Amino acid sequence: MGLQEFIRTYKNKLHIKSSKKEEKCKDNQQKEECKPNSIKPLNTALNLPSSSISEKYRQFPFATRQNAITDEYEVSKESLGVGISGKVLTCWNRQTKRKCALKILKDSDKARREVILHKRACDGCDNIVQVLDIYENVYASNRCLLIVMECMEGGELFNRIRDRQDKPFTEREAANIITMITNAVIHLHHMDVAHRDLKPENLLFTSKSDNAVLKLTDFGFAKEGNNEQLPLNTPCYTPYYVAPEILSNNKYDKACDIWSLGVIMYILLCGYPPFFSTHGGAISAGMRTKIKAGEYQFPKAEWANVSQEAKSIIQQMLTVDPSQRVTIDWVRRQPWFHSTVPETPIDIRPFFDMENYEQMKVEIAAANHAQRRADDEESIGQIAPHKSRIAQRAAKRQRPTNVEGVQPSLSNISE
Ligand code: I85
Repeated sequence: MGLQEFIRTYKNKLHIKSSKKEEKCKDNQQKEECKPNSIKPLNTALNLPSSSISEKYRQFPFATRQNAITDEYEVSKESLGVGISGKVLTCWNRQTKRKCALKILKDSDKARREVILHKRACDGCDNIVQVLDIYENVYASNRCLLIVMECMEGGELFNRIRDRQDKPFTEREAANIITMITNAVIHLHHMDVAHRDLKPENLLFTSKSDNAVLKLTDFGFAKEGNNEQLPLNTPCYTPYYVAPEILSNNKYDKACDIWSLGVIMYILLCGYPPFFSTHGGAISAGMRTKIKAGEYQFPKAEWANVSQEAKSIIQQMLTVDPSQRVTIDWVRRQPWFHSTVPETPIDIRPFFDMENYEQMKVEIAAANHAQRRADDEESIGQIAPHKSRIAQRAAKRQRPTNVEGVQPSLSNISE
């Protein structure tokens, strides 16, 4: 199916109302139940092993609370969603009555890395969800880490754009949104941290109001780098098949965030993704080929009125070779972020098509997954290979598939 047909398909499906999705969410919320009265302080965990935590993470670099979270917060059964590492519930500070979000993680090296990086990252950045408190508790007989965050009552980025009916979405608004995401990424990259899971579901608005602030959350895949410079003579690799030794040095973790930012910017300016599957569902072979070749277009119908500046920023961010991809500092220097961006309306009708909408999420998640992959297989194997199903699957995948030891292709992605 060509682009024209793709667009025709989504235009035929405009009758699908966003409320359908909300009903589905509600159902999911009811299924996802937390029993707050089973949360216990850490001292009840004396017979629970903490030996699976490696030396590096044994001590938190900040104070954590070890009394039961229920002393200070009323924890609700209402689920705000489920991330890759744990579920998110609402809770209320008993004293201030402030509504907060609570993420519950099963204690592990990975969970500690998430907590430490999120806590460090939110300090001094208005575009990263603030961490208010961290508890070490026992929940359902497991040692758990509980992250109390400010509650982002405006919901996810794309839902907000999709749900607005009052006035048209414009290039200027898209620029404001990209600026807020860019602020978060600049802050992280300057701290030598890559987020590695930049996607619309992790970008949340503070409130439903017009001047709401967009913030980045979920540090479950975030990774600290070593600030190493790229070698000047880096050969041209295709990102999904790059040798593990190249990726394991973290050299391309930050480049992965730039790619995701490029995809998000493209979608914000036209309403559909740069690379799409010829049929719905998981990533197809055709789409894989297009991503690898950096094969996407700016079809005239939607892009004719979008500024040339915006298009060339996207082109630079969607450079296939990560060693040639622009940095976040380059992105932020572009005049588009500092000038008065035109108020050209953007046709956001593609957002109303559920299939298309889900496809966008799949695409971004798949690209992030592919670029993180080599690194994580290495570290998952080191944590608890005998316990984790993920590790067992990773170990299976690590058995050499060919002489070059190339990474598995995108078709194995199950996110
Ligand atoms: N508030 N990815 C999708 C949510 N406030 N949400 C996710 N990983 C996280 C959920 C699944 C993100 O780390 C997530 C994480 C943290 C949050 C989070 C943090 C702070 C919220 C997984 C809301 C919310 C609250 C009130 C109303 C609304 C949303 O999600 C809405 F507008 F939708 F009605």
